[in-house]
Amino acid sequence: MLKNKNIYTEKLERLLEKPFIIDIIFVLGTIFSIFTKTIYLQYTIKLKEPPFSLLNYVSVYIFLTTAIMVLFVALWVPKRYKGVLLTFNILISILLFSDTLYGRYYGIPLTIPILYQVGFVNDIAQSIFSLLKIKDIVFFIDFPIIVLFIYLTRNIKTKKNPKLVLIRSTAIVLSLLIGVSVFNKTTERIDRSRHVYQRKNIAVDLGTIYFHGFDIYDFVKQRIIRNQPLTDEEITTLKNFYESKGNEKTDYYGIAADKNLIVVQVEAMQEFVVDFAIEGQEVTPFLNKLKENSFYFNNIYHQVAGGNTSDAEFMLNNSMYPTITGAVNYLYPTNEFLSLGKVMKNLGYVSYAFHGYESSFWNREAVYRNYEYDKYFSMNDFELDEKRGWAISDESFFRQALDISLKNEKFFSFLITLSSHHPYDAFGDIDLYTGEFEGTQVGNYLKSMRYVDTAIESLFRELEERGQLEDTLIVIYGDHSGLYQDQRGLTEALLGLDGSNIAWNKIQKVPVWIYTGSELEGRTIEKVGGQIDILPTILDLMGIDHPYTMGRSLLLDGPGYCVKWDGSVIFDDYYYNNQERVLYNNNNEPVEDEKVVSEARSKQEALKVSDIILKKNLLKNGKLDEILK
Ligand code: GP9
Ligand code: MN
Repeated sequence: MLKNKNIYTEKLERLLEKPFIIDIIFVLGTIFSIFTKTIYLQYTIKLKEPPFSLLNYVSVYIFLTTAIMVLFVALWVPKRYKGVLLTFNILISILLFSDTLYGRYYGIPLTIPILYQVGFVNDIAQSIFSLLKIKDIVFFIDFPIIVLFIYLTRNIKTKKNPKLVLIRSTAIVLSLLIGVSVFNKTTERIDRSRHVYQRKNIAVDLGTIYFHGFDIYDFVKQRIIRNQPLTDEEITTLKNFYESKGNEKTDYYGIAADKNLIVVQVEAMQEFVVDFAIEGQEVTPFLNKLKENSFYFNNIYHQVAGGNTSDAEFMLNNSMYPTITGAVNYLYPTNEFLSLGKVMKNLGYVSYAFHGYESSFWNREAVYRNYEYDKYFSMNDFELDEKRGWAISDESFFRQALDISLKNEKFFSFLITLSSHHPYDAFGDIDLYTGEFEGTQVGNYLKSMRYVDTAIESLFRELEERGQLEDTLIVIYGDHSGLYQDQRGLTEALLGLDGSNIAWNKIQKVPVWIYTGSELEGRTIEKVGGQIDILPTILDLMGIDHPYTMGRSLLLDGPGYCVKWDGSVIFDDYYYNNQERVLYNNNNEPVEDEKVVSEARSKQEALKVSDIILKKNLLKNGKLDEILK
């Protein structure tokens, strides 16, 4: 018996002494360990829904990314690789374990921008026991076995010679090449546009290991750009812009000082719905009437770019231009900003942002922390007592947000609505007959706008009932257009447009109301502006100065203008289309006027200014002030 055992042990030892056997066991073991933990993570934080299966693309991607990562480490550390791989595995496991705790609540693995926000550790720490599950032991259960393996094989000496080292390296490099090519080829099928607005989808489609890799790559890339010094040309651009910006005050400066502030950003509300009637019925009866005692701006063009809704939020908070490539919320979530939330907080207000959808969508969780709001309330924080469209109905959303806000003496609440989100199919019960547009997206869109109108009316009613209406400055505006190219024909029919691009471009406007109290005699202000001007207008009314806003108060006298993300510039009397390089007059006819075109060109500089500030994080540590001195 004993003899037999010795024979087997000897055989095993001889096998293990063969070149690479231990290496292969160890490397494969590490890959298997991380792979298993990642698969567990995908299910436990619901990036993947049950039933459990390994037969899907994401399992393959997780395997490939894990293998590539482990082989890469092994390639660089030929000696002592066991210790290094074990340490590496422990670190990855700690990361995946933290992802689990964070993801169970926020639905997404951790990201560097989130790690930047100290506050999140507190949040997690408070609810750590409710988030922890016994099954999470999977992240650490294999370590004793690995340690034992290292211990038992410590004395087994394999032959070493330079040829073997070369073979080892070649094998790893070849495996890496194959791994990377298979990964690239097989992931071609993925629709990456889903990743632009919700980075969680990167983890859903490609697995959490890749998600982290992408996050790190993105972060490092921004850091490299940030650390390159400013060129003289950039400095001149910044100086010219701020020197010519001016600092005049309007007659309304400070009329709403000390009031509470509610800003409502309405999903997909386009300007044309205001005062529009279909089959003899007003689409937005309440908001039409609201113009009678508020400022109403009817020529404000939306300026959103790669971040759509989140860009509108960014402009409201910072009065800077969004970026063309990607969403600011994802590109610069850790930059320093002087957001409206922070400004109000510094003045003794409690600043809250509310939105009834997933907290990670558009990276809002990280961004609102970075903006220094007291809290960002998302889907998790609302009671889903009434659903409409994607999630909670605007009406219930307003009610709950108001309950929370009114607990504070002085508050600023930023309410981002959701119900009227594309494709507008949650409004079958709304009492608005749209005639020949019944059953079309355009007809449904009008119904959604009627719903929003009713919901906003309820917000006003509630404020009045609670005796708060007159003490609150209320700003309402649309985030971006609601009807896109695919609905162009029908929309043109609805509005009687002539089918030209210029006519179409001119309806890409959002309505803006500012209610300062019932005593104001309503004023409709026709001058052209952009969403970037909303913040300066609010600050103007509240009597607050802000050094960095790039827009201007819409209440200032003098001509208006708006720069779109593509460099098109709209003036009160002209529209310069930067893509066509054509200037149109207000009769939508192409005209030639060098002076206006060169004016447009100089206005485009603002886009560069914003870009430089964002790329170099210039609002941090007074860097911009230093440059402008
Ligand atoms: C989701 C909502 C929608 O949270 O803000 O964003 P959008 O698709 O309109 O950019
Ligand atoms: Mn939107």
